[in-house]
Amino acid sequence: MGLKVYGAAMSTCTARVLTALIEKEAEYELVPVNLAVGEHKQPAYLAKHPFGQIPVLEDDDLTLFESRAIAAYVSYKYKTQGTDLLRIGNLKEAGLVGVWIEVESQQFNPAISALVYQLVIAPAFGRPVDQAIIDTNTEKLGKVLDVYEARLSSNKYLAGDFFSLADLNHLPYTYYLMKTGSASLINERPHVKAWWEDISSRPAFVKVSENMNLGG
Ligand code: GS8
Repeated sequence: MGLKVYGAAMSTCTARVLTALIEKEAEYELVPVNLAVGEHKQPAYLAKHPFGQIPVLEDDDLTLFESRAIAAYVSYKYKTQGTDLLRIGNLKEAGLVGVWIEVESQQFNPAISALVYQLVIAPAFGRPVDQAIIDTNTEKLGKVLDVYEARLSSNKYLAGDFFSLADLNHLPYTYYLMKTGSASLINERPHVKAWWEDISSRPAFVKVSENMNLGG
């Protein structure tokens, strides 16, 4: 049986998993979960994901949730094919990939996900927008991106001179941010901008982003 991803093509966390699968040249099937009708909160789905979120990966009798963990699993499972996303054979490089995977998750994601919610998701669903949250997270994300700017001035990618899962994990939220006025956070930092243009033009993400239509 092949891999099954339960999710929605427009969702950032699903897009992260799909991008990793395509980079790894893995076969998969996307099983749509209808968030609008609350399918993710029904018992059948909660049996796969106890927190009732997307995505979930099923690989035979193994069920995984948390998009970054799924992307790492896929990178290990297909270590001999596709892009080497974790630098498994090089301890030093693998250590640095681990660091920048954590930076994305702990520093970058909290700020950018709050911004994308306010700037893209809330308006798309007619929910209220909170300017104070936009301001706080613009400042937070700017500080994180100052660190990225310095890092990327001496390394082509975050973990070194190779594309890795650390870079890939940034793609979906940044894609939506770039459709807003806050794209300037990326564009006004030349090394961050060059990095973004490079990673977002990889064929795997170009394919996935064709179905990311949140906010029109
Ligand atoms: C977050 C999953 C998540 O927020 C991960 O998989 O990386 N840390 C987790 N999923 C959202 C869609 S964002 O693409 C979701 O399922 N939202 C619906 C809900 O929480 O009810």
